[in-house]
Amino acid sequence: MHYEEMWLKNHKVNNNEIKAYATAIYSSPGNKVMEHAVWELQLGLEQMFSVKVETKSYDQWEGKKAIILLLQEDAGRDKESFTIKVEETKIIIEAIEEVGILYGVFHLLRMIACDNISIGQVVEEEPDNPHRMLNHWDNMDGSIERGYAGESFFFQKNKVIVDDRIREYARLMASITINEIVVNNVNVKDAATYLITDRYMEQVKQLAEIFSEYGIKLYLSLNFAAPMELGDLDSADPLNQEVISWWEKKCKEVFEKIPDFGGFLVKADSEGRPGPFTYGRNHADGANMLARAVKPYGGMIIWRCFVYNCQQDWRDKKTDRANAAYDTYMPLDGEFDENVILQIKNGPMDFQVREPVSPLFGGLTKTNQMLEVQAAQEYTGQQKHVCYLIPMWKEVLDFHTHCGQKQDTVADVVCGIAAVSNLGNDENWTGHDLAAANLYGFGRLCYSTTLTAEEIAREWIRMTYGLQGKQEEALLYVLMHSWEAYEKYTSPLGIGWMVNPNHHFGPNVDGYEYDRWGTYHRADCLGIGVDRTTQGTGYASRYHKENALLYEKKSTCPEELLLFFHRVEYKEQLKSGKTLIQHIYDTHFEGVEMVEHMVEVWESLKEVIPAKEFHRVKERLEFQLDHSREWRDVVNSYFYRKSGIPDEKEREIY
Ligand code: GCV
Repeated sequence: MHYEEMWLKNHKVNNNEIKAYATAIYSSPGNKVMEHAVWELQLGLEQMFSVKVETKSYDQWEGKKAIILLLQEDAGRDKESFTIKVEETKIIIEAIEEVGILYGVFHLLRMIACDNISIGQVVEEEPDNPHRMLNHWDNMDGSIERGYAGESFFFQKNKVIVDDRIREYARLMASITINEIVVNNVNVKDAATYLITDRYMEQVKQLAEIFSEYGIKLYLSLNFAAPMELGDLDSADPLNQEVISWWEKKCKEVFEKIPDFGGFLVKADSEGRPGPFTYGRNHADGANMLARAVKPYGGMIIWRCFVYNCQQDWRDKKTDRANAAYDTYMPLDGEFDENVILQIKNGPMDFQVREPVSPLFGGLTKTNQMLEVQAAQEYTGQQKHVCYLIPMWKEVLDFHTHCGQKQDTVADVVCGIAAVSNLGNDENWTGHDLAAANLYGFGRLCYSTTLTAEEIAREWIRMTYGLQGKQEEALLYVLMHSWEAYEKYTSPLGIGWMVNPNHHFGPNVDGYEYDRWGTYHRADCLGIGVDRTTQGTGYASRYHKENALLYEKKSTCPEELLLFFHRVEYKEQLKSGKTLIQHIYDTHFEGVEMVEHMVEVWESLKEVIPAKEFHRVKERLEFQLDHSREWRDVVNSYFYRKSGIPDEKEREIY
């Protein structure tokens, strides 16, 4: 099957000054990663400047203008960092390991593509996060849980696929500095449990070998009950010696077979998956048992904190899903081994369009933490709507936890970021062409958390479509306003969950209100919102004092989160001076108007975007426009009929 190059298109560039260096590449000897670095640079320069570029070894360089890739010794330096110097006689990329050179090459190509390069420039880059991870929720039968871009390119019909597309994928991921990839779904069942056995190990090893040529470690999600499902044991109790020995033996087997293996990702005691709770053990017992089994091989255990009671009774107003992860993990702070990282979703619920930042960030002070975001647009339009998520992730990263350290933002306290992948085997990889900006931005942000959402969007636009000037601005407008638009025409002020249960697409205001899998907004004829203050579920007090105080009171609570923390009557006035009900009506009309404008803006790019790509996006934007109208009408008429309060502007509400 044909697949596209995403942002690695190497559009033609008009820059004679830099073209003058594109004669030859001289490089230090190195491994496969270095070979790829040289190849990428050669390809990039040849395509951008329409020239032939020779490749030679560094000791053959005689001082003529060229590009040099040089491994140097510097014990103090991060192995994934690099320096690019644009000098009169050479452009030189230096790093201490080949992977640094590879990242440097992609960076240099980006600088050229974005016209962000000049003689005398020195760029020094080092990763803000050592763990830059993608989580695929791919199943062995080829389906993808919450996948919106076709089927899996790793698995089909219970077989592991090793083909050219995997190589292309690894190359794309390396270009955005992803260095760890979990290939299978966190819900590990049936055949997937056998990925750590001889049935699949040879193919998993081949995948891992391809990944490691691009500086990427392969991880697997595991089934906590594997000793029972694969072995002869009748328990998976993490403190049982037989279970411990079973895992030790298993990990030895896996790491000996796959030397570059990274470790395991674990979803335990969550949504029906097995875990330590069955045996009266806590999650530190479970995680540490596995961590000790992988430790001799330098392995890591990434332990997810997505634990909650998914069958909360609607009559029970004290239990709050938002509290669950915090209440489970805070008492265990400091009890996890050093090779365990807790992977925490950005918010306390589940990837809604707006949530507060999880109070576990910075709440935990003695435990390795990693942020989990969802590039797959499960609740944000399922890659049929455009929703550029980088502004949301930036807000999360920049959030001050007030944990008592001088550097106290989420970006400061985490050692990594994982994204649930939005990829599949569609020709364009992400279903919606514009969804690729989320993946691209994710990688860029992991490595450099201080980049802005706009800088990232501009890079992606240049690299993907080669647009500049007015056209770049036009597409930038679409991306930069898409999250805001989506938020406006869907659920208001942080309350979330107004989607159809199970598949999570399309409006259904009471969908989860009356579902067994209850997550409640508690709307009635007077108002809506959940009281999460000390008078209510107490969630607000899970934060450090500064944030807790802010959220506790309606007057100081950030308005976009008002209904997450407070119950508000429709007639109450917001800071804008509008009543809540009028705010709901207005934002829903505005959201649709924004999409109408986005459709027009895209139309203006017809001549400059290749026809096939143009039409693919146009079709989705038109669908989005219709669907946003449906959202507006369903939500507005719901609140009109609940409240009986008409729209001040007398617009049509059914
Ligand atoms: C992989 C949500 C999703 C599930 C997902 C789960 C998780 O509940 O709807 O599909 O399961 O999150 O993150 O584990």
